[in-house]
Amino acid sequence: MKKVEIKGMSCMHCVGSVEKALSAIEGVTDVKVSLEDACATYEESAPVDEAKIKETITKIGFEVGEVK
Ligand code: 9UX
Repeated sequence: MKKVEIKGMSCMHCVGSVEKALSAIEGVTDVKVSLEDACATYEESAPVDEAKIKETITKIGFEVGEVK
């Protein structure tokens, strides 16, 4: 499981936007976004570039912390 910190989400619509955007990345599956924990978790069915994850989240207006 991969985990990425996301700053700036303040409602469930934000959560939905992040889930949708991350799920659209090839190789990313099982996306779960937590508003309370300010993070997203996902699985990789194929290797995914961390830069792509960060770029996708930034593009829709949130700030990205560490990818673990
Ligand atoms: Mo609504 Mo969530 O404009 O940040 S989508 S608060």
